[in-house]
Amino acid sequence: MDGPHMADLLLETTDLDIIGVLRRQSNPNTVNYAHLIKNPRFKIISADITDPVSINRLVQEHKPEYFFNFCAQSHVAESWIAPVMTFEVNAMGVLYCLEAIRLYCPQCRFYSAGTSEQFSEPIYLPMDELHQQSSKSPYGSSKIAASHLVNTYRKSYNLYAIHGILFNHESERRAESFLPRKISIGVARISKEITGGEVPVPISVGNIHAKRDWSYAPDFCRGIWLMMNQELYREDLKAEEYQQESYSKEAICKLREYVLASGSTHSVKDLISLAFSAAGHEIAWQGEELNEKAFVGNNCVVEINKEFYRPADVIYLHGTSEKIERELGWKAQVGFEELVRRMVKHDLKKIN
Ligand code: F7E
Repeated sequence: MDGPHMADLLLETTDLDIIGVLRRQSNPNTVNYAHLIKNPRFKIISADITDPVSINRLVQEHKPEYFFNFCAQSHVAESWIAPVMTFEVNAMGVLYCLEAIRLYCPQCRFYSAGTSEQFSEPIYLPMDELHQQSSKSPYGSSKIAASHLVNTYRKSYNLYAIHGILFNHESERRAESFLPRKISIGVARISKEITGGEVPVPISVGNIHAKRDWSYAPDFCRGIWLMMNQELYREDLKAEEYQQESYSKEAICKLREYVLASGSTHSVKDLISLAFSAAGHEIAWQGEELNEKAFVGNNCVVEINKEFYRPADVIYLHGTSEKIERELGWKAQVGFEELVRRMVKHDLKKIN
């Protein structure tokens, strides 16, 4: 989701050429980047984040100005099922990228995709850049490891390497395995079933009481681009020093990592109610815990299924982007209600 949104932004607002990196797949899923393929400034090449030979070759051959690492095993629930692969991709993968940049292209600016899953226990709210890191999942642990690696490499080798902390972000391109898209697709289907006079098949979900801070992914791509273009020049730094191949320690000390968040928090239950409402259905919740259900009239449209519970879930996320707003002038354009409305509208259009 984030890679194609970032490519769209850069193709629209810069004259950079974009290389999209994919690992080989027999049946590649091109849905999120099909619209880019004919653009002469965009090309796809093959590499695998878990294979340092391929990452070294990528950096050595292309000497990129910017390297955005949006590659991840990003599904939190899946990280209990495949913890080793999750760690290999999310932590070791970042290490391979950092090593390749250090060796072959030290002036390349590297972005590592950090996450609010690094803030699993709220110490204070809203969570900001100084919030204590802790994890409740192999996914969160792998991202904390990545964050330490990025910081270590930045400080040891003066690399422009940052690990932004991004709270949940979604779009019409999100995969259905994540809650908001599962809901927007489910709502569109149920809407069609109800309109067609069928008895709808309910959407099965897990923990509806978790709270998340949801934003629109293209807004966050603009924030990442600002993080990647921080003005490092200081009055006391000579221009040559600023221009030199790798960065000076003084310049790198000025680099900041930022939180991107909406500044508001909503429960999964709120999101579900809002999504149905965006499709013109008001839902009523009944029952408790595993027996809690949502109805449209007499039709059950949402039910709880233990299968979607995780061994541990981050219960409350609420971040603030006050720092990037103040220091880099970032501002979100799409709020929570509009995000849900857009996703539902998109899926209603797709299904009808
Ligand atoms: O779950 C609950 C689930 O899978 C949101 C990733 O992008 O954001 C994302 O991680 C909440 C959780 O996202 C279902 O237990 C209930 O409390 O959409 P999600 P996530 O786990 O918050 C962070 C910032 C990342 O970095 C991640 O890469 O919804 N939930 N029922 C459910 N979640 C799913 N997926 N499916 C359900 O049926």
